Amino acid sequence: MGSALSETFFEPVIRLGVTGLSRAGKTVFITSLVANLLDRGRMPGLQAASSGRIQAAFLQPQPDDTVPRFDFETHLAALTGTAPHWPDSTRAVSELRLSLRVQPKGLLSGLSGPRTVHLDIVDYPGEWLLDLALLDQTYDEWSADTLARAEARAQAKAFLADLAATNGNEKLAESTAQRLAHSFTTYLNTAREDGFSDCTPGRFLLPGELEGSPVLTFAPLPMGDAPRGSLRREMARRYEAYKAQVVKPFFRNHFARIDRQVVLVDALGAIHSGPQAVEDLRRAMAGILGAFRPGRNSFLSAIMGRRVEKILFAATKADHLHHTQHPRLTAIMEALLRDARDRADFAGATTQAMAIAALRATVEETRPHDGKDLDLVRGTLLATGKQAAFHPGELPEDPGHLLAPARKGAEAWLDADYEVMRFAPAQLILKPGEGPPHIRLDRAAEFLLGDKLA
Ligand SMILES: Nc1nc2c(ncn2[C@@H]2O[C@H](COP(=O)(O)OP(=O)(O)OP(=O)(O)O)[C@@H](O)[C@H]2O)c(=O)[nH]1
Ligand SMILES: [Mg+2]
Repeated sequence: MGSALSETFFEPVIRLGVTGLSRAGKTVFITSLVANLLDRGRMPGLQAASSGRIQAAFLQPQPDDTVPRFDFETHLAALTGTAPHWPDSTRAVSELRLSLRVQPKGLLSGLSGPRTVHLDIVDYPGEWLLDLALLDQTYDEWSADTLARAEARAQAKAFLADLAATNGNEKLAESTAQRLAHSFTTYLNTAREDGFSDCTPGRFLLPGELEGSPVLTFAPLPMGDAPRGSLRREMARRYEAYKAQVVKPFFRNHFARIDRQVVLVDALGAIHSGPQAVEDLRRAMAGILGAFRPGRNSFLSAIMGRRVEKILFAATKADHLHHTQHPRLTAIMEALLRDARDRADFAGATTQAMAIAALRATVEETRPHDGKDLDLVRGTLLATGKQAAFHPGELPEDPGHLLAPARKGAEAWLDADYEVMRFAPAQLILKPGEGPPHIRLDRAAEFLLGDKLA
């Protein structure tokens, strides 16, 4: 009782959710955020840090014993070692507790000594949030939706051919179920690699320990009869099992306890992939943000113990652009967010859009070109290890110039090409007290945590 009381009243806990679709930059974000909270020399935008009120920061054992620990030390060693490289892909939820000793400001400061604020960071795939939509859909509705999307995508060709050769009314043969589930999964993975965002059910991309289990061995089928013992009847049953045994427990055990949320978005990657990927990203973002208005879903509103107070919507990898283009990237994020916000009531949550780089891998450079100055970024190319300076293309000042053709179903950008280079992390020489270099990570932290550290 005593320790529970002191935790609630004197040692506030902030649960910060970090999500984004696969490869959005979650692992790099958390690693750099934690490193920059431990060594705060590059965090002038976080007031509690720049004013010196954060007296100490240290990692502690996390409160949840059954959730894997976020492997901070390994990821940091990858990014800042002598041969820096990007961390491996992570495939499940993980958690880390960072505790901060903070001197309160204002009235309380004279009266009380420093207090401890615990920051529990929870990393989970954005695909899992998209699964929320399944809870409102029957198997037939979900199938119709998923097949309509697949028909417009070249990546689904083989799966659709398999489907055409299958009769859902026939008696279930496990080998048929497995073959269909396999070709459906292959389609989802290929679509994801080619830049599409909405590739649900989320666990099909990230199966973890569920790989090969019946809850992941189903696929959409066109509407029809589902006699007892038939393939269609069993597919529908497994779909329901996926909802009850995979989707709901995630929302109950992890999502319902989050206070603050950052949604990371690889907007540049989608722009590079083309208008269809941008439109798909827009819809996926609306889906992800839909999870933050619990009113719309009765299951969710029943389990949400607290509400998410702040949501940061951040375009990652902004170090691919010269800073003169950052406001344009932010404007694109704002337009995507506005679109989702118009339809969602976030129940009082404060939202903000930003362009950030959790780990800055480039330096800026300006060179004359055709009688004009060209703004470039320079870095080490991941593929060759060679240094290169590079101009990614001009983002439009008006985000509508990207979002409107995307919405109208354009196949390619009319008047521009957007390149994305993959850079390796730069070799770093960090001074004592300095975390890894970043762009606006301090502003992101101020928005997400500043009020709790005041
Ligand atoms: N230049 C640059 N590249 C970044 C940055 N953050 C992430 N990246 C790139 O994006 C890739 C994915 O980053 P991760 O942090 O592993 O992304 P993730 O969301 O954890 O990915 P999964 O674990 O696969 O879901 C990295 O391998 C880098 O190539 C950044 O701040 N700057
Ligand atoms: Mg990761």
